[in-house]
Amino acid sequence: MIAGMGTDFDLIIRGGQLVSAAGPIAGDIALRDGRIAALGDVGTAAARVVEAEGKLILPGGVDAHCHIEQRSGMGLMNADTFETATRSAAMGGTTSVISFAAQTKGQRLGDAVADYATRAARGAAIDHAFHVMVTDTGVERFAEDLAHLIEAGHRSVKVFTTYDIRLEDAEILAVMDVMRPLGGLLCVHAENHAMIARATAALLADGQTRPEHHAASHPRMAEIEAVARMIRFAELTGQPAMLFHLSTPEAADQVRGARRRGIPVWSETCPHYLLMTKEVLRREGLEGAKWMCSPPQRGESDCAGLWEAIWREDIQVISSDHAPYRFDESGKLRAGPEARFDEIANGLPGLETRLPLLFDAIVSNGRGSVADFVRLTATAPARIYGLAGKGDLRPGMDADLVVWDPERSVTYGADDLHDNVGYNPWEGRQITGWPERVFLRGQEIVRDGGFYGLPGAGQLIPRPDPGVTAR
Ligand code: DUC
Ligand code: ZN
Ligand code: ZN
Repeated sequence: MIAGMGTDFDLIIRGGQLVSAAGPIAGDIALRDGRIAALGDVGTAAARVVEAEGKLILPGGVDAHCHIEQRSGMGLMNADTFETATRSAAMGGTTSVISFAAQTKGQRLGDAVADYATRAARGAAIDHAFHVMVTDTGVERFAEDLAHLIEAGHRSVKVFTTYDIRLEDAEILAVMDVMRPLGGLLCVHAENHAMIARATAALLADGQTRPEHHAASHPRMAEIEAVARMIRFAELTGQPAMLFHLSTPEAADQVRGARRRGIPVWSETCPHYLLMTKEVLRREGLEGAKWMCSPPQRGESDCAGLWEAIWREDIQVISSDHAPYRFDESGKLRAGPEARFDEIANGLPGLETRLPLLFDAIVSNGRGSVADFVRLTATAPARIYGLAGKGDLRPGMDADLVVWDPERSVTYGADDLHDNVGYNPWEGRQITGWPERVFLRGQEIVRDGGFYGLPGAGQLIPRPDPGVTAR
């Protein structure tokens, strides 16, 4: 036993296989006051004992990129509230999320963060943090507000190089200059706007307006160029950067080269770039809109190349990029049943499916170990984003745990998720491995398909430490 000998615990989970990103841990786990109190030979003195024979005990998932109760770049409110999104996340084994506090044009940054934090405090059933999404650097006291928020623990900032909410290069450099002395991570949606606009105009002029043409409207070169440019910005300013949702191995190669040169950059991809191709966009009518996201899914060889980048650790994090829109006039079909691809909201739901899909792909399909799965989906994001107490199995850490059944096979159905989206993009896919029970700071919030969490029980995650971004 590592700590806690001879004491009573609130809960012991017994007989399962504990696994952290470092590998298997022998023995059992004991919890007290919402934290991990002891690992190993913990005895039996606890108020409650949960038997977990044949199961894995893993840190709760950390999803570092999800859009919750947020207006899109097109001005469309997404389908999930903090309540529905975090319920869905928990049902899929995720206990921490980082979503976006999105600045509207003209809004002071602190007001944006206060607005999202208030709504999350009311609705979120799991723990949460925010990326400060900057869309307007021209507002009053911008630099001062940004510095203040970072110092207050909002240690990641998101900018776009495309969409109407994009920043110009000079503005991105100015954001980096503010961040550089403070210890924070700049996250970038990196695609070249002019290349996308050019491809889109050519497709529309040629009458190619269907969801499947969305893929060609975001040329892979647009991602490769913008990722390379953002890396050079990180090199020039010394400001650490995270390249969000890579869809091409060439972009991951740029990250590899940069990291070898000592430039502080990290990268992320998502299940829909690893396990889907752009073929999903070719459905009857507008059905393909359900899978439309930016950047788009690519080809089989891209999926294979991204997996290779993961094993080389050029990509360190796998997030959902949960961006939920219903397949009706409130969401994907807002521009009507004849909508062109450029009038359709981008994004697909993924909070609940991320961990089961990745456990199946990594562990059940033999691509990697349980420890790899834990590292990519919990430990690395918690460390990179400085989420105190999250993503690992150690005494003193928050008791966010998943009792995982590695044998259970499930075939996803049409509308079996617990979000507010009304379709499952992975319908028909069979996966092996399932989150059977979920604990948030020691409280059981999911058991055998039932949700027992409470809206408002989720807490803002402290981020006192600049961590990997320390100056
Ligand atoms: N692309 C984004 O940039 N954000 C949300 C969803 C998407 O597809
Ligand atoms: Zn994005
Ligand atoms: Zn996103």
